[in-house]
Amino acid sequence: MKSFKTTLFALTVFACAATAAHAADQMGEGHAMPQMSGDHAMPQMAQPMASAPLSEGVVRKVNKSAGKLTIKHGPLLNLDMMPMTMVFRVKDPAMLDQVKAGDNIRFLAESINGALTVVTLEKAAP
Ligand SMILES: [Cu+2]
Repeated sequence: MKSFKTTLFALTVFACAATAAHAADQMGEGHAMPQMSGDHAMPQMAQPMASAPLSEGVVRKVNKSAGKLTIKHGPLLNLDMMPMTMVFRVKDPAMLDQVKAGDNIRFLAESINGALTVVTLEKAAP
């Protein structure tokens, strides 16, 4: 029995390595050219991601008897999944009452005991 949980998501941090200006200017004799290239303006990338990045999707079908949602979803970063339409379980059956087919949603899915399960669900603005 395999149970793997990928709650980790890659947080890419770009470390800007400042390159030392290399001023090697040697041109013959008696020809010294002063070089000033020390002003490196670096764009700041200080945009922390939300701790639980929700994915976007559209509800295709609500199956209350089976406790499942069919969602056409965008990329699921935490599950490393491409956009597709697929069936999810829901963590809380009450989620099935919150949405209906055609609703735009934002959600978070996790692999629980091998079954992809919606653990967070909220309606998105249409
Ligand atoms: Cu999928």
